[in-house]
Amino acid sequence: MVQHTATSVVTIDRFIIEQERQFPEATGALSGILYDIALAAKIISSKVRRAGLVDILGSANAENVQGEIQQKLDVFANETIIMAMDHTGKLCVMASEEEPGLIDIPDGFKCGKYVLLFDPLDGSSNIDVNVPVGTIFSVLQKITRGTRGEMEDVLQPGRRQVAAGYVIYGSSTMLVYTTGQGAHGFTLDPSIGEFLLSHPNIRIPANGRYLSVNDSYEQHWDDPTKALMRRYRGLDGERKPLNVRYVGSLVADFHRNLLGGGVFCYPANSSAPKGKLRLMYEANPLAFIVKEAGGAATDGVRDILDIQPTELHQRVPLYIGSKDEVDQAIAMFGGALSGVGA
Ligand code: FDP
Repeated sequence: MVQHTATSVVTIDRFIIEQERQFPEATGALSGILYDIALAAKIISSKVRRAGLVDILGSANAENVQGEIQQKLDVFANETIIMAMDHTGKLCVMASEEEPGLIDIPDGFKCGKYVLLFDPLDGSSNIDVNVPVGTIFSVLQKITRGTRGEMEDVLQPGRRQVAAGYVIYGSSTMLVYTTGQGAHGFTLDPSIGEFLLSHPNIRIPANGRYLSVNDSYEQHWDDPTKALMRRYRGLDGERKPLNVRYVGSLVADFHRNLLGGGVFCYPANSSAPKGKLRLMYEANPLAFIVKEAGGAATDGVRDILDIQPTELHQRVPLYIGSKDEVDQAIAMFGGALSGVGA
């Protein structure tokens, strides 16, 4: 943790500018995207904080593209991010976990060279019970020639991300992001409305303390998955057991393991052969962050960051966290990681 004095306080804006200065050729567009996301995060945070006070909880009676019931706060978060981002001239297209197709930049607004993918409010089934939820985002660079962004610009492997991050609306609101120069965390000081640098250069411990998995699916797991979970729990005598912690809100589980060490697993199972989590909105951005923090992420066979997406809402099994723990998953499934660890 950073100890601040009145003059040493580093706001997220100042930090972003200082990072940008290391790249004289930078146009400022990526920094602008990060500022705008931080602003959207503050708006969503203030709404989440009031969720128990105002009559906003409960279903908006709409099903999203994943067939899940949307909560009102999901809708609010989705709209807040779109409205904060679509007119800035920095993006050429967006995609959200809550929308079936691409989100075009409205006519009359300039298009820029970046693509934004986001999960506006992850873990939404926890909203009603006051458990932390989060926003996850991923930024790619446009690769097609036209002015507007196309599906090809969106369907790029995670290794091409130029920035990624998440916001956790927990006991405090924190924003963690990377642009490929380490993973840095900022805590929102609600009294001044600023994200302040609190966790510079986060490093995930190489071996973990925590195992996060929903083992109510055990009967649907295949044998290697069952064997891996027995290993993590120390039941096969091969290692010290990990401590089980499962919030069921990805950002909360990921964040705890990032700071304390551990592995989050959402394996494939016979009723969800590709797992549940989405490659573009969840696995890729968190894989970029964990890699910058010295950890790793795999689907068991491939490095998450190497997967070539084929569809917008693609799902992927996910093992993410401390390097040693992810290596155990890879060994169990016979996969390989490339370029692991920063
Ligand atoms: P939710 O359905 O509440 O939005 O990606 C969605 C997610 O939550 C993750 O945040 C969470 O890790 C996971 O689903 C929980 O799924 P299970 O209930 O199947 O464990």
